[in-house]
Amino acid sequence: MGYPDLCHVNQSQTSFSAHCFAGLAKPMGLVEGPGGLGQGGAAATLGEDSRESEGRYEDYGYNAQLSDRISLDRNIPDYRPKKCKQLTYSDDLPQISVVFIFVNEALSVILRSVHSVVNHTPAHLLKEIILVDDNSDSVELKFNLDHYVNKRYPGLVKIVRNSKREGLIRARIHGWNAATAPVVGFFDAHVEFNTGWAEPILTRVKEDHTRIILPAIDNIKYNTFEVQQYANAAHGYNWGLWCMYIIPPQDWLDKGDETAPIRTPAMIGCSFVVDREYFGEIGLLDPGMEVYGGENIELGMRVWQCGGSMEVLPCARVAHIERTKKPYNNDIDYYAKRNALRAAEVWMDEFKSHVYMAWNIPMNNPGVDFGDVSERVALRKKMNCKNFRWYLEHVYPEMRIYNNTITYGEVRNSKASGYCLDQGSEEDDRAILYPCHGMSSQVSVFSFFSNGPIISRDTGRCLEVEMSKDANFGLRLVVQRCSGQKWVIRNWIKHPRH
Ligand SMILES: [Mn+2]
Repeated sequence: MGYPDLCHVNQSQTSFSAHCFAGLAKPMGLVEGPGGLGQGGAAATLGEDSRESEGRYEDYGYNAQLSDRISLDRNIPDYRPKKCKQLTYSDDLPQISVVFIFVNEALSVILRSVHSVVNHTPAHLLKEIILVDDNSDSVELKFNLDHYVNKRYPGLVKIVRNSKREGLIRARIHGWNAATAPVVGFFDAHVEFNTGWAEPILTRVKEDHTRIILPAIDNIKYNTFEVQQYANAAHGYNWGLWCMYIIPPQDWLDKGDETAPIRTPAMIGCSFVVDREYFGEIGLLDPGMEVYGGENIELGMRVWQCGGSMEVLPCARVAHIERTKKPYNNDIDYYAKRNALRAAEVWMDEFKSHVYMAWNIPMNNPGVDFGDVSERVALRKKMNCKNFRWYLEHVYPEMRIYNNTITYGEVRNSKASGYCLDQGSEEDDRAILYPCHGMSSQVSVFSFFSNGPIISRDTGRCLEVEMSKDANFGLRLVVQRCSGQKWVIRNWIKHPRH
């Protein structure tokens, strides 16, 4: 491939002249250098004439065709809080290995992640980039990717190829195995880095190697590649162990310092940085988990319970594409549930019942084979970790605890035993009756005694069933004078009393 000699770039150089590498990118249909579509993080669109590949859009969960036209070197807005730009850092920071894992992503999106980290990290701090290919199907991610990174960043990029699809969790562990710098960052391969992202992170890890650091996340829109700023947030989760952004803790808000680290109970998971040896000591990610989902929450519980911490750094920012579709298209709900049960069994003590409740499964005989957790339980014991109640009180006090749940399960009426209380249509959100099916909408947490009436505290009237020709199934839910109808909960779990 024509790539003239005058373009000798050594690794300590982070800027370069764009024309030098046009010979490498262009034959692959890629664009390098400054300017062009999407520059500065602006929304981009393709012309009317180029709508031929809607198919690729569906494949990747973002507009891959548009991505191909946006420079791998585009700049994005500096969304750091103003005060961050005045901070200075030691010259003596540890180096980082940056791990990107991917399966079936657009080549241009992976390479933009790579370019972006090279362009926005001081060269002396970036020891290496490790690309973990979790057994992608696409041909361009084999030869083209190898060829490109070896020519473009000789000696800087390692590629690890999984011979079978391992899932995100074990793919990251493979990346960790290949890493040699004292600090390792794990990222999805559809991200772009903000100026100055690395220095504050490496400073916090150097001060205390038991801190797991999360860059603050901004959003790259999947359809236009516009980069949008997200508000400062911590990363929490619900009892199903699904992650979500939550408001930062009150003491952080009270402090009024936007550069301060935000304590976080867990992580969304698309990017985190950790001391390499410490990560090994605390057990990496749970290799018994499959695909993805739950591992991000489990790490949060584990690091806090075992004496470390996790925090979001608003001065360190990474923009990330929220894909409309993920490439692991096997039954993600099943794996998320299975992984959640592993985390619950190992880390959550008596609160594990909340996870079973959230997934609407009985604790005895849940019908989900979550595998062997004995090694993870032994790890917890070996590290002498604190209990989950401590974690809830000190790290995640916002989490709602269901203290007075007597039981949960389906609710059936004594006059129409084949029918259960269920959720009505989304528009009016009213309770209805529906043939019992045992699925989530019918399984509820109630604080009334089973085998009794449901009585309104305000009016003393009862929720009962009435025959009605016009209603679905000939039955209607009514609130009326109590006539002695009883409701029975099929008892799925006795919640432990605290
Ligand atoms: Mn992602």
